Order: sequence, then structure tokens, then C-alpha cells
Amino acid sequence: MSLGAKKLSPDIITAPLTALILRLMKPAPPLLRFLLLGVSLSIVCLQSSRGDEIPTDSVPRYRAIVTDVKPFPRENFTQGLEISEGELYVSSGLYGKSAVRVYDWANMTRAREAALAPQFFAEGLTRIDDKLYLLTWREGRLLVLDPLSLEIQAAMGYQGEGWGLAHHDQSLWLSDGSQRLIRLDLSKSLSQDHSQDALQQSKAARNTPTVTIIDVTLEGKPLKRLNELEWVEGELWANIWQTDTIARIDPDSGQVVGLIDASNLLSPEDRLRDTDVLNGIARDPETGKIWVTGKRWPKIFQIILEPTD
Ligand SMILES: [Ca+2]
Repeated sequence: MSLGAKKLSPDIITAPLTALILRLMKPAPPLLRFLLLGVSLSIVCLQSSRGDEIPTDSVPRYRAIVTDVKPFPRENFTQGLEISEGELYVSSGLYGKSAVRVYDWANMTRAREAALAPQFFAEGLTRIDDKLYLLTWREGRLLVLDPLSLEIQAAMGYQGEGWGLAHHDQSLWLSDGSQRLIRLDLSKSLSQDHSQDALQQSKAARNTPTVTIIDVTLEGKPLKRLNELEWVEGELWANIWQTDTIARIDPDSGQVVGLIDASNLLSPEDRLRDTDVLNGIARDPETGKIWVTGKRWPKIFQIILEPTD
């Protein structure tokens, strides 16, 4: 879908908080509830083990080399980052301050913004076609927004926390702060066709697994605190919370196949007292280049990877 013809002013499309609350109170459609059920059951059945350290041996390691820089508004306590249709989508966290902001990627001027109701802490986001998916941290809601109006269209419930979000084709990938990555295959559960045939197919889909959970391991040990995500040419890249490390993950096996050292991107003069950690990975679909930023960072950096010994 093209966004070019329907640019709206920020004043018009900033969603009123009351409207967002009301929309959130609406029950999820049956298919969405099915999705919720699948996630809940799967997570309950998991026995997770945890590891605290990031081992440093064997897995290939890389250093992030900056090849371009753009300004990035410090107002963003960046939780989700994605480039789509020539625009940069950013979700910004914190209670009472959470928002989704959309920037023209070419010049980083703000195109649209919508605030979330104060009881919601925005987390990761990703766009598939005409739907923008937005996780919330501890509120148990995966919100579905119109990417143009930024109005909330639906809310899916889930158990546990929401951290990072990315997609590949019609699958969503979620992180929850642990070593788990959760794949939701929307192609089998979110049909837009309400014909009888489609309804019959949706009943059949109840018996088809749409949720896959993998444990991410580094040298055989769980790698937890997986945060913001990005699908990069067959891999999932994940910020490791409170580190300057990005993990490259094989989405089939869950094994970490590379570690990226993204420290020292911000100069000391760019750091203020409230400047927070690295968080936010976005692949430009037009160029294939990778961009990273952080929470309340003033810049977004294009990087390439240089192997380290
Ligand atoms: Ca991302």
C-alpha cells in the first residue's frame, strides 16, 4: 500500500486517549482470541532455563562500523524501530508517555504521531501490509493499528510480557525478555475473508499450529533478555537488553550465529544524563542497509559489520 497520497497532519491523526481506551475494551474477534489461546497455552507449557552471562568464545564476532548518520529525536524512548514504505516507524515507551511516531525516512521530519493511553507501555512494533502491530510491556495486549491513521483497530491478548517485535512474510516474531522467541503465523489465523469457505477454513486452522516457540542459545546456553528484533536476510537480529551487543539468531534452530559489538556509537558529547541503552534495529528494505539507535538517542546510525579476531 502506498502512503504517499494520504499524508495527514499530526493534529488530525493524533488519536485521543479516550478513543484508544474504548477501542481497547472491545473484545477481540474470535480468530484473534484463538491466537491468544495458542500463545497462552504454549507459553504455559514451556520450561525455561536461564543464563546470565554472554559467553564470548567460538561464535563469530563482529564490530559495528558506522557508515552514515541521521538525526533522531531524543523524545523517543525507543522500543520498536522499523522502516517501511519510505517511512521510519518508532514506538516510544514509558507509562504516560508511550507513543507511536512515524517519520519521513528521507529527511526525518515527523509525519504522524499517536499517543497511547497512560496505562499502556509501548514496546516493539512491526508493519505487515496495512496493519501495524504494537506490543505492550505488561498489559497483555498486542495492538493492531492502521499505519496511516494510527488508530487502534483490534487488540490481541497474551500472557507474559511483550518486548520486541518483527516480522517475516506473514509471521510475527515476539520476544518477551527471556531467551524465548515466539512466532505467530498470521497467514492461517487472520483471514480477511469472512465468507463461509473462509470460516470453515478458520475452524480447520484451530487444529493447525500457528504458534512456534524457540529457545535462543549461545554456545548451548540460554541467551535471555532478547529485546528489539529485526528480520535480516533469513536471520533474526536482537538487541540484548542493557548491553551494546546485537545477537544474530538462526530462527530455525535458535542458535546464535554471530555477536555484534555496537558499543561506542554515541560520542560522549551526545550522551546526556537520561540517555539510555542501545535499542532499535531497522533494515532499510530499499538499500538492505542496517540502522541502529537507542533510547533517547539523538542519532540513528547506519552500520556495516567488520569481523573481529
Ligand atoms: Ca526492528
